[in-house]
Order: sequence, then C-alpha cells, then structure tokens
Amino acid sequence: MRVVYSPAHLAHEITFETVMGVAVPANEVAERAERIRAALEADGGFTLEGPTDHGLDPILAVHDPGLVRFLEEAWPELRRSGLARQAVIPEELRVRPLTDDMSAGIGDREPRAISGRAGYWALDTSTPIVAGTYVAARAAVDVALTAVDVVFDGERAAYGLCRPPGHHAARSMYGGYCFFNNAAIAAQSIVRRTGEPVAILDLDYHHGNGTQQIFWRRGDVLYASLHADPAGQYPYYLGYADEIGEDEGAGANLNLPLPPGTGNEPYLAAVDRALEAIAGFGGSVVVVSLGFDTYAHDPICDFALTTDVYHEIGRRVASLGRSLVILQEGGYYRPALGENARSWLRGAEGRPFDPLPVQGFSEAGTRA
Ligand code: Q9C
Ligand code: ZN
Repeated sequence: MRVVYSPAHLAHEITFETVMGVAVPANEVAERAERIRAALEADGGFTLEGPTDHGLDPILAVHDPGLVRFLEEAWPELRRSGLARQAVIPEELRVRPLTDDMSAGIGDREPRAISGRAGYWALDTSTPIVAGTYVAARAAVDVALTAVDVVFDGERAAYGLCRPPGHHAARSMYGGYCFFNNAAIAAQSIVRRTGEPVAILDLDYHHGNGTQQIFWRRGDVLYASLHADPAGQYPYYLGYADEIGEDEGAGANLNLPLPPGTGNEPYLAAVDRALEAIAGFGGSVVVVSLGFDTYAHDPICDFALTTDVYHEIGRRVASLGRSLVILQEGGYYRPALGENARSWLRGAEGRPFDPLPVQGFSEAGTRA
C-alpha cells in the first residue's frame, strides 16, 4: 500500500496539555506518528511518499477563513504580546449562553487580544498551539489530499499518516488536538472531483463532532461513526444516536455510541451496521477516520480492542469493494500504535498479519 507521510508534523512539538487547569504530559505527541512510520517501514510492504502542496483552497472549502487566519497568526501574536508562555491556550471560551435571548450577530466579534481570540475559535483548552502548529496542520491536510490523489491514481487504498488529527475541527472551531479537519477536506475534494456522493467512516474512539457539523445538512456526504457514549466521554455535547442530520442531510448522519469497556465482538457488530449504511449509500470512495484510541491499553480511553481485531476490521471495511482513503486520527498508547496500524492496513489489503519480532512490548504484558 502507498503511504503518505510528512516530517512537517515534527514542528507541532507538544510536551504538555492542561487537564482541569493542571499541566500534564501531552497525549498527542510526535512519537505517535513516528512509531507508525517506523512500523510501516519495517514491514516492507508499504511504500512511503511525501505530500504535494494543495494550497489553501481545499481548506477554505470546509473552514471559516477567520479560523485559518487565527491559526496562522496565533503563535507570532503570542510572541508579540510579550507573554512568556510556551503555547497558546485559551482560558475564556465563547459559550452559547452568553448571548441567550440576544439577536443573531450579538457577541460574534472576534477580539483583538490573543487569549480572547483563542477562546473565540476553540472548543476546549486541551489543544495547545505552538510555533510549528500551523505548518504541521497545513502539512496534515496535504497528506490527506495526496492520499486522495493516490486513490485517483488507481490504487484501491491509500493511507495518509495525518498528524495533527482532524475530526474534532468544525467549520469555525479547532479543538480535541485537531486544527483542520483532514477527513472532511478530503471528502469534500472527492465530491468536487467526482460529483459522486462520499461516505466517511469514523473509527476513532471519540465522536467526530467536527465532521458531523461540517456535513450536517449535506445529503451527498454520509457520516457514520462508532464512538464512546458522549454522556461519559469527550466531546460530551455531540455524538448521540438521535443526531441524524437535517434538511438534505437528514438520514446522512449515523452515530453508533458504544458503552464503556466495549470489546471486539460488540465493536465488530457495530462496524457491520455502519458498513450496511455505507453500502446503501452511493459513491465509489470511502474516507476512513482511523483512530487506535479504541485499543485496550489506551491511556485516556476505555474500549478493549486488540491488535488482531484491527486486521478483521480492515478486512471488513475493504470488503465493501470501494476505494479507501484511510486517514490517521487518534490513538495514544504509543508502544502499540505501529503494530495496530500494520494490522489494520494489512487487513484492508488482504495480507495476513504477522507481528513484527521486536517491539519492546507485548500485548499481554504491562505498559512499556
Ligand atoms: N484527559 C482525538 O482522539 N480531551 N482527540 C482529553 C484528557 C480531548 C481526542 C482529556 C480528547 C481529544 C483525535
Ligand atoms: Zn480520539
């Protein structure tokens, strides 16, 4: 399989995030993508290539130009402000009840001060912006769009090793470790190029609130997602089964929330439900938002999937007979990311899974 990877992600060098106001080691770190790259290189069955520059237009087809401008300006502005901080993290968020009972437009002005600007565009306070964030986020979009190009080149499947991830980024909002919605941008570019409908299958542990929001009223893009019940897990306010889309998009949004502790068998049953919906929807390309935070040992999530079930999931998704643009989202248990990616992608290719010999880690053992 052809794999698209860019070292530009290394510029998004995150060492900490905040949880309830306290700095803790970051989860969404560069090592994640490097682990996956190393495993795919060691496998021998994958060929890595760099992305090509697709410019801003495909991003602006999905995102508010103001969000793009903010993400580009945030770091230089923090430096200009003289604040001795390592990252842009908002404290005040522009929450909806602030303008309850007021007319549309009131409360919509973007402030000038950097902290207020961050809270204007942010979903949460756990998505730090550092010096290289904008360059890395732009490169992740190019990785996704180049994976689309590879499929239009005639490949049955392509994998884009996107970092930072994307599915929490909405039209006018960043958050959840995401800045630009790589999968939504890829799906929109496929619609544009083919005039066909496109399905997005989201297999990250978390609901892809951004992808749902972007295509909410669209009948030509199906969003189908398996994720943790939002009553207990991020992103908390979206991801319920009764969110089905509106207008043209009514019926083109499928949420399959799953309970804490979900293991291989119930997960596979939900995969089959999503694949049925996709099979009944048109189009020849499926975009997969692939997260490995469903893995049993993930430090911030509570599903119980195993490395071998990723092979079976990849096999079932490929059995749709559609072309696949597979894009990396979350997954935070670093020692297993490489093997989980190899397992899934080899399943999608119809190759058996042979564990790599030395990983300094065994699935049954304790965390390395
Ligand atoms: N204590 C993705 O998987 N909240 N994003 C983390 C940690 C944010 C996850 C709280 C989780 C976002 C792409
Ligand atoms: Zn996730």
